[in-house]
Amino acid sequence: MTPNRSALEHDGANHAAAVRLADRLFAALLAAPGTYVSGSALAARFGVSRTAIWKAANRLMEAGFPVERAHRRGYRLAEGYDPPVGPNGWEGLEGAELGRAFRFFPEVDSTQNAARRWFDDGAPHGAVVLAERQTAGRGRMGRQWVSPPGTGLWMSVILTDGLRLADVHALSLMAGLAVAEALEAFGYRPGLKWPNDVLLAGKKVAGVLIEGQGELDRLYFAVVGIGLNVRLPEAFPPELRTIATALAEHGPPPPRRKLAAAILSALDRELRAYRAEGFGPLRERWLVRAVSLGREIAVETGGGRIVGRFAGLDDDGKLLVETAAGLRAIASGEVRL
Ligand code: BT5
Repeated sequence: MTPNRSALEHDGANHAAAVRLADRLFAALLAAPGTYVSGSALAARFGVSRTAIWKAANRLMEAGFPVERAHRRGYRLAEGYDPPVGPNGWEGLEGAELGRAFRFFPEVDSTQNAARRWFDDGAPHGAVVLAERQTAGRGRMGRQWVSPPGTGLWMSVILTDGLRLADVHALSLMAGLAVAEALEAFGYRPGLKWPNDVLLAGKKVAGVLIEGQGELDRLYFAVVGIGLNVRLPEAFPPELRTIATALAEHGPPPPRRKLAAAILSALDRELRAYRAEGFGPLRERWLVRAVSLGREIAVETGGGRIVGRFAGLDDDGKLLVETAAGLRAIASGEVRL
């Protein structure tokens, strides 16, 4: 091994250890809501120095986490901290397949990646990965998903049972529908834009990203990524402000763990309905929320731009557009309203 290489590895290992300690510190504070935990108790618990705890706390604060430090008392998460999941998971998911197992990271590259890593490591069907912040959150086709801490619900659901590759389109629509139905339960009036945007007053409040691996008649796994803006980040890029919104712009948002539970519970119901009866009944529920149904739209596809009347969805969830040349079923593309 060359000295250079081992120096790099050493740096890498130190960095990883610091990140992990910050993760564990966050988890410990999360498990003790409202109360200060002393630096020495934390140091003893993790077998590190109080200085290491101090540095880990700094790391969390610099990354935007609401960690408070008080002289002689220790550390805690700020009183108003709104966790996306409780220490024991979610209420209201009794009997659901989704959400029984979960992992919540203060910071991760992408919950999609963390979900994939967990799948490789034996994650059960329905396992959920959440993060307070994503450093490389992504949208479709390599686009970026802005995911600062404290502002949204960044969540990935791992599905391993009972799906085929052909179900992926429907899955994407079901996830958007689940978000819309969950928001309606809290009094919002969302609209759906094919294939996977959830809008409030014409601006994007949530997006869905489906990734997976499989063969024609079998899906080994799918990861349903859901990003929902709860509060509008101050650091939101100006160009996003014109197209994106957050729940808080439309009334005081519910606690994030309630939003997560409502989304998971709706998705759970939809997956069951889909297995039993296919996409048919879900299509109607999707279409009544669709923005621009019956109106002229343009769709950018790999094969060029298609313009026509938005006529509905086919049995697999493809977009139906009535063009001058006849009815077209579109599997993937970008809709311009
Ligand atoms: C999506 O892609 O809408 C899918 C977003 C999925 C995000 C979740 S978060 C949890 C999980 N982990 C991940 O890494 N991803 C998933 P798409 O339709 O390609 O939209 C991406 C576009 O939306 C970007 O190009 C921006 O224009 C815009 N955008 C980026 N961040 C946004 C945000 N926070 N809110 C609204 N729009 C955003």
